[in-house]
Amino acid sequence: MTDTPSPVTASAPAPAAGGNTDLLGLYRTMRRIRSFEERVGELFVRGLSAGSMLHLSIGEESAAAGVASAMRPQDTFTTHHRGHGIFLARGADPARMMAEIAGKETGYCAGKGGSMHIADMALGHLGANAIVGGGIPAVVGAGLAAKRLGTGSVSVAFFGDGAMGQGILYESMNMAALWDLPVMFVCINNQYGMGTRVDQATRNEAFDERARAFGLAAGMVDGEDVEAVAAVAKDLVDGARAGRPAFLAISCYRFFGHARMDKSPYRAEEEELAGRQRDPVKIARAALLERGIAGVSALEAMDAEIATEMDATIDFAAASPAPPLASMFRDVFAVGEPEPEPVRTRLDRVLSKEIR
Ligand SMILES: Cc1ncc(C[n+]2csc(CCOP(=O)(O)OP(=O)(O)O)c2C)c(N)n1
Ligand SMILES: [Mg+2]
Repeated sequence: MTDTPSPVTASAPAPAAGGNTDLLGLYRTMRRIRSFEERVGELFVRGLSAGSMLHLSIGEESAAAGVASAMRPQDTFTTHHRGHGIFLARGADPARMMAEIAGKETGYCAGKGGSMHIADMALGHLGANAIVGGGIPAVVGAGLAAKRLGTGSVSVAFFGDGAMGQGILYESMNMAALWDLPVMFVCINNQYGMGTRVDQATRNEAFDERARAFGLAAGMVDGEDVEAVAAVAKDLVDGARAGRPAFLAISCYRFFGHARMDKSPYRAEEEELAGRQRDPVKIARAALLERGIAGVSALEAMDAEIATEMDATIDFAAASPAPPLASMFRDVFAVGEPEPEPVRTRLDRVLSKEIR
C-alpha cells in the first residue's frame, strides 16, 4: 500500500483516560503498551528489575486500549498481576511505571509496589493485585461509594481467565447486581492460567452466561479487533454508569510465558505461532493502511516516536535512586499509624533484655 496523505495525523495526542476511541488512537495506545512491555523485558534482561516476577501483556493490548477508551477520567479500576497495559491506557506515565518496576524512589509507589502492586489514586488506579481475583471485590466497594456519593463514576475490575474459578468473583457479581452498582467486570481470557489451558480448567467457556445468571449485562468479544472491544465496552460501561452492572470477556492469546522465567514448555510451537497471528496491533495497523486512515510513513513515524519515549523510560529508571533505607515503612501503613519499630532497635532491646 502506498503512503497516501491522511486526513488524520499520526501524532495523535497522548492517550488520556477516556479518549482515543478512533482506530488511530486505539492503535497508538496499543503500540505504546507493546513498546513499554518490550522495554520491561529488556529491563529484566539487564538485571534492573526489582524481583523476577514480571507478567507481560503482549497480545492482550486491545483489552486495555478498548475498555480504557470507554472509561472517563473520574472512573476507577483494579487490575490483576498483568496490568501494565491497563494502567498505561488509563494515562499512566511510563517512566514512573518503569521506575516502579525497577524498585526506584521515583516510581508510582516509591519503588515499594513493583510490577504487581502498582497503584495511583490520582489516576483512579485502586491497585494491582498478585492474588488471583484479589482486586475484584474492591470495585464493588468503589461502586457502592460512587453510587452513594453520586459521583457518576464507574469502577472496573480487570482480571484473567484464572479468576473465573475464584469464588470472590461470584460474590462480587452478586452484590453488584443486587445493589445496581456502577461496576464492570472485565475478564481478559488469554487462554492460560499459568500453565493450565482454559479448556482444562473449565467445561463451559461461555463466561458471559455466568454473569447473566447473576443479573448482569454481559458480553464476549474477540480481542483481535480493538474497535469491536471498544464498541462493546462502551455499551457496557455506559450501562454500568446508569446502574446496570456489567461483565465482559475478551478473548486473546498470551504471546509469551506466564512470567519472564517461563518458556511455556506445556504448549506446542504450532499453537504459539497460530496464537500470535491473533495480534491486535498488527491487525489494527493493517486496517489503518487498508482504509487509508494513515500511511506507512506516518505509522512508522508514530512507532519511532513511541520507541524513543519508551527507551527513555529505561534510562529514567536506571538513573533514579533506590529508596533510602530510612523510608522502609513510609507509604506502607495507613496515614496516622505509628511506624513499626525498626528490627535493629527491637533486636537491640531484646538482646539487652529490656523486654522478656
Ligand atoms: C489465589 C491465588 N492462587 C494461585 C496463585 C498463583 N498464580 C499466579 S498467576 C496465576 C494464573 C493466573 O491466570 P489468569 O488469571 O488467567 O491470569 P494471566 O496470568 O493469564 O494473566 C496463578 C495460579 C495466586 N497468585 N493467587
Ligand atoms: Mg489467563
